[in-house]
Amino acid sequence: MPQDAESTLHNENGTSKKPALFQNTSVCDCVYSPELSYSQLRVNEFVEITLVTEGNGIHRILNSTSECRAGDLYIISGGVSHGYFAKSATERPTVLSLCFDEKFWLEGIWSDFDSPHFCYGVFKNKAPVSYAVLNSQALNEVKNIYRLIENEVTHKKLEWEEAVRAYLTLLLITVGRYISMEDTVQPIHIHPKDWVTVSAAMREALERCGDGNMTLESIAASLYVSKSHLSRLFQKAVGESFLDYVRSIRISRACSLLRNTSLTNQEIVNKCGMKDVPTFYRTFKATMGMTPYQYRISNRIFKNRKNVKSGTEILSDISENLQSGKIKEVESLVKDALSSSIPPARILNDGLLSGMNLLGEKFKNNEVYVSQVLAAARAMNTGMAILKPYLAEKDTAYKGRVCIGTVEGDLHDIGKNLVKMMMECKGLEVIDLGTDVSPEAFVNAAIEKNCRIICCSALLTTTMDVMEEVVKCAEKAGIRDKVKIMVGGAPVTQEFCDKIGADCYTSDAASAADAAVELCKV
Ligand code: B1M
Repeated sequence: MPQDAESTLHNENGTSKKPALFQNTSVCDCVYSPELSYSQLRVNEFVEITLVTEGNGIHRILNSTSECRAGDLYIISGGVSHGYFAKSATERPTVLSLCFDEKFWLEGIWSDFDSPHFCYGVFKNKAPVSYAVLNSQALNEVKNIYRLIENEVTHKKLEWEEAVRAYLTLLLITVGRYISMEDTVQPIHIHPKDWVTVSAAMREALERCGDGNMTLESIAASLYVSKSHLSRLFQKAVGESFLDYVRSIRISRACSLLRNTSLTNQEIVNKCGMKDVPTFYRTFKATMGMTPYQYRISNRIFKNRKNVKSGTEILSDISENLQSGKIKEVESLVKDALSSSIPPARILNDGLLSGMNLLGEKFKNNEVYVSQVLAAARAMNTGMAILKPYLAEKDTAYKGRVCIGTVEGDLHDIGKNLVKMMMECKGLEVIDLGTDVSPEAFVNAAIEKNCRIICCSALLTTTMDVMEEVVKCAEKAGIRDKVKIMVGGAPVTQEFCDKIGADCYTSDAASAADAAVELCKV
């Protein structure tokens, strides 16, 4: 609702009545971007006539946007969310708006929603928005009537209300001449009263978007309509489901918080009514095409952050604490990294795995004891468990069942656990046979649990040959044509895989998971 030039009517004893007429000329300098538009849209309870008098811009009505330029005229029925924006910092429209309470200023069939003559028939076929392109002569004609109304409202001479009523009628009849059905912006045939319901639902959703318990049902109840009615109405009017709408306003709010504050992901989740951080992370990425962290970085990091570690510092702390086997510290640092919106894959690779590799070098050079490496392994597993929900893909349908283990004689299980985790994130059911798994145990598990793939991990040059035994054992058991055998681990190579007759080798856990999904399709 335009705030300036607001005309408030006063009744006889001087107390103010509901404002019934507003006039405003404004330069729209807020540059349009899809994510901020919802909160910028306004919802008038009254009919609004807006004339673009200068410049170019973007006009958004509910979910649809179109360009607007000088000479464009929009008449918008009460309750329809809309807004005018600049196209860029230099391309801005100037709009002249007039809002009026049709119940007060018009009478009879002209003020009746249900009448085809409502507002002198400017809303043809009950479309909520009417549109006309005015040539310069028509533009001047309409502007003149605006000025007459403005003059009456400003000076309020005797019987000014009668004069306004007359000019308003003249204005509506004049603009009605220029409106054609083909030009009507949104020819959606919804009863005008339903626009009010839809807009009220939008408003309430905006106000309550931080409330995680907000549902379509609760909004419908507060508007005294049924859930299914509101759901149908919303889809028809807005062009998207209520759930999608709520999701987009939450993401929009999150974007604003990421841009303008140093709040953590958890705090943003609380303020935006999201379910939890992993859901927020996935939804954000799917909607914005980037992680919250990448969004924050590319849209100005909060400038006044003091005593807050940078992403690189957090990752290097994870690596160091992992090498020292400090489980609690690793746990809290991984959480910090997630809160700082560092992508989970980066936390895994540049924090946890980087630490483990550095420790491996020290281990090789006898600079650390086995006990230290074991403690680091536990810290690694703890960190991985925290990351798991963030690495899971959205909507992972069941892809198949596999079994996995580290081969006989080998106790290294971090790589195997990582492969398992990635596979689960892709929708595979993984039966974990643990470490030191004999060829027979692999094959029996595959038969008993009906697995599509046997996955073998080995970290020692002395144990990798057990993989060949697994292949032979599967042949002996008569299941070789039914199961695929995948191999991996630091000393394993493609040549080795080919040599022993296994089906697939991959060098890392993520590609192992992708390959397993493909093999399950065969
Ligand atoms: Co040991 N260890 N370790 N160790 N250990 C290595 C492997 C070693 C390279 C260290 C070194 O000397 N530089 C060396 C092997 C040398 C060799 O054979 N060429 C070694 C040795 C010698 C030993 C002992 C013999 C030491 C001793 O007792 N003197 C002993 C053996 C015990 C046994 O298994 N019988 C031993 C013991 C241990 C600990 C128990 C202390 C501990 C393991 C704890 C645990 O796993 N729970 C340990 C550790 C931690 C390591 C290092 C430091 C780290 C291994 C690791 O977890 N890496 C390691 C040195 C190093 O690798 N830099 C070392 C991180 C992990 C994510 O990587 O498992 O390679 P990785 O997994 C990768 C890929 O290989 C792939 O995905 C992951 C990446 O995404 N991948 C697959 C793994 N499996 C896959 C399966 C697939 C596909 C991909 O398809 C099915």
